[in-house]
Amino acid sequence: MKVAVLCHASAGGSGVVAAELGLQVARAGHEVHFVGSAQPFRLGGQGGMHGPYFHQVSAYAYALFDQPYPELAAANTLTEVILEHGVELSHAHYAIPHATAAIHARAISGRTRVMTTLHGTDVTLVGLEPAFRHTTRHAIQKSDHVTAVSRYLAQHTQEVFGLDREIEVIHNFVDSDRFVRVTDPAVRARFAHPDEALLVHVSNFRPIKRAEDVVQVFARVASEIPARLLMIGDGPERPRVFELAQQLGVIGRTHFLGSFPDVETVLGISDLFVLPSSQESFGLAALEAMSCEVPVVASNAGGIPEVVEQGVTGFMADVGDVDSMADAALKILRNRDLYLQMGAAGRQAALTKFHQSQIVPQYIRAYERTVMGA
Ligand code: GMT
Repeated sequence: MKVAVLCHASAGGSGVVAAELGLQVARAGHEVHFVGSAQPFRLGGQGGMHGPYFHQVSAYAYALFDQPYPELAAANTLTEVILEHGVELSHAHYAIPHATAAIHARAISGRTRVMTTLHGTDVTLVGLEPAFRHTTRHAIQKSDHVTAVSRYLAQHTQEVFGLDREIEVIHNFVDSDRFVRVTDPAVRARFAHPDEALLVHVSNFRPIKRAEDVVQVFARVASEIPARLLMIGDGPERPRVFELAQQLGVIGRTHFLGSFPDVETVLGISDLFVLPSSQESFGLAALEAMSCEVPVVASNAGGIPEVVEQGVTGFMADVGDVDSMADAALKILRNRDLYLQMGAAGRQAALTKFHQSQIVPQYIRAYERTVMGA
C-alpha cells in the first residue's frame, strides 16, 4: 500500500503517534510519505527503503495575503504526492487542517481515500470553536474512515457534532523497547539524590494540562517526604507555573527541563508521573510512563480511565482535587511494595493492551478496508 500521512510536526501527542505509526507501517513493507510544513520531531531521520519519505509543503507569501493559507498549500503538495507516487490512502492525524486538506486533495486528484484519526483537542477544543465548527464537522463526515484514540473521544465526537457515522476506536501505543525502566543509578543521580522521590510531568503547558496542579501536588508531597519534580515540555503556562513553584517555596526542587528530547530516559528514572489535565482524550505520556514502570497519579478526565486502571496502575481523582492527588502520591511513594506492584502492572498493561504489535496491525487493517472501500 502507498500511504500519505499529514500531521502536526511540533511536540504534541498527535505528531508523536503519527510519526511512530508511519515508521511501523513502513517497516511492515508499505510505502509511507509524510506531507507537512516540517518533519515530525519523532521521525528524526529514521526510516528505510519504504520511507517514511518527507515532502515539505511549499509556502507562498504574497503581499496581498495576510496569512500563508496552510490548508490550501498542504492540499496542493498532497495532490502532487498522490499523483506522482500513486498514493492510495491519505491518513490525516488531527481534523484541522489535515483532514480538510486531505479531502480537498482527494477531490482535486480524483484518487486516494481519506482516513482521519481524531486525537482530542481537534474535537474538544479547536473543533468546537465557532470559527472551525462547520469545517471540522464536514472533515469528519466526509472522511472515508474515521478513528479516535479512545472510546471517550469517539462518543464525545458523535455527541458534540450530532454525527451517526462509525468512528472506530484504536488506542494509542507505546514502543516498549524504548520506554523502559532505567536502572543505572548514575543516570538518576543527575536529577535527584538517592533518598528523594522523583516526580515527573510532561506536557505542552497549555491551560487544559493544569500544570499548576502538578506543583500544588508536589508541594504537598515535598512537605512530607524528600522529593524532586521534573517538568518537561514548554508552553504558555510555564511562566505562571514557575511563579507558583517560587510562591510555594519548591523552586529549588522543581526543575523545568524545557522540550527535553530524551523523554524516555527521564521517565525511565522517575518514581511517579502526574497528569492532572482538565481534558485528555487519552494521555500518551501517561502510557509512556507506565511502560517505564512508573505509577500514574492523574485526573479522571476524558479517556484517562481507559489508560490508567484505578488502584492498579495508578490513582485518579476529580479534576482540580489536588489534595486527593497528593494523598495518592504519598500513599504510593511511602509503600515500596505498592509502588513496585503498580509499576509492574503499568508495564504489563503497556505490553499487553497498548503494545505496538497489537495496535499497528489494527491501523493497517483499517487502511486496507478503507482502500477497498469496505
Ligand atoms: O495533549 C496535547 O495537548 C497534544 C495533543 C495533540 O493533539 O497532539 O494530544 C492529544 O493527542 C494525544 C495523542 O493521541 C493524546 O494522548 C492526548 O490525550 C490528546 N490531548 C488532549 O486530548 C488534550
